[in-house]
Amino acid sequence: RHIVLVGAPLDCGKARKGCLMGPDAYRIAGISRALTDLGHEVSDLGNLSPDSNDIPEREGLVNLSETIGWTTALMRTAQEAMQQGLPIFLGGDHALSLGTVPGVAAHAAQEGRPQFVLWLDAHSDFNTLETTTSGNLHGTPLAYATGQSGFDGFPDLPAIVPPGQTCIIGLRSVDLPERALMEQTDVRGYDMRAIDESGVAALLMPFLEDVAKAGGALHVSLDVDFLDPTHAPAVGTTVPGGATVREAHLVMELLCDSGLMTSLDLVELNPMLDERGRTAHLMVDLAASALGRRIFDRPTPRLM
Ligand code: DIR
Ligand code: MN
Ligand code: MN
Ligand code: MN
Repeated sequence: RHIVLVGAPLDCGKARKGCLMGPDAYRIAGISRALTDLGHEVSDLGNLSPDSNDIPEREGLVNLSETIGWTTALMRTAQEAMQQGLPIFLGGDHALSLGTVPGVAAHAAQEGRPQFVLWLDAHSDFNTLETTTSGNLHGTPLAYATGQSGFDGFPDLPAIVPPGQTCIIGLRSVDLPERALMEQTDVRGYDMRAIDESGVAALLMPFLEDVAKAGGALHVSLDVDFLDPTHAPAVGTTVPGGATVREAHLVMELLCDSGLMTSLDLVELNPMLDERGRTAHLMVDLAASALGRRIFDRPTPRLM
């Protein structure tokens, strides 16, 4: 496959700085080499910058103007990158998905395919500008991309991802208002207890079957804090009790077997908090698993 790396050093989605070093940390951890070793062709578009705009800041919201500047830039770039191959968006914090998800969804709409989204995260990121109490816009992208109201000042969505076409796995920190909003939709949300009780494969496979049946495109958004902080310390919003290294790899391996993934976000890596690049390397290894790294071959599974 042709993989397109897109650096998105945005650091405006929350107060604690450091995610702007994420794209370079992934490069230094060898993401290109890991993917070319698997037989892929890799091109790197370098690092983007945000569009400028004259949107006024708003009380209670952190860096609204810059976040919207990144959103418009990423929506455009995501659509372009989808025409070239499979984009991997190297974050940057999770506010980048305000642009990548609508951008890839616009591409899918042009092709007449439904867009699905898999959200791997401790958080549901389902706040709106109205419900957020932190004001941190990295807590909002899934609400925006699924067309919830309460995003005054943000661009009109070029395509909406219906909530029923999204699946969140790894939840262990959900604010009450975002939970209330989420429960008004048919978003599939699985908490860590669901993983404990049934295993991550049993949660993921029915969703992948739906994607396959619909002939859909599948965007995967991997937040570092999906993982337990003992394995992935380099993130500002650690929550104990997260996915193990193997649970995360299994998700990626099943995604690879399915052949369904069409785009990927790697978000929230803060290299300032890392231990000798350990988290960056783990994220690179997970991307490699999603794109074909394996020990033994498996028979091609049948999804439908
Ligand atoms: C919290 C934390 N729900 C908020 N969110 C995220 O600020 O909206 N932390 N995404 O990583
Ligand atoms: Mn396409
Ligand atoms: Mn997130
Ligand atoms: Mn998170």
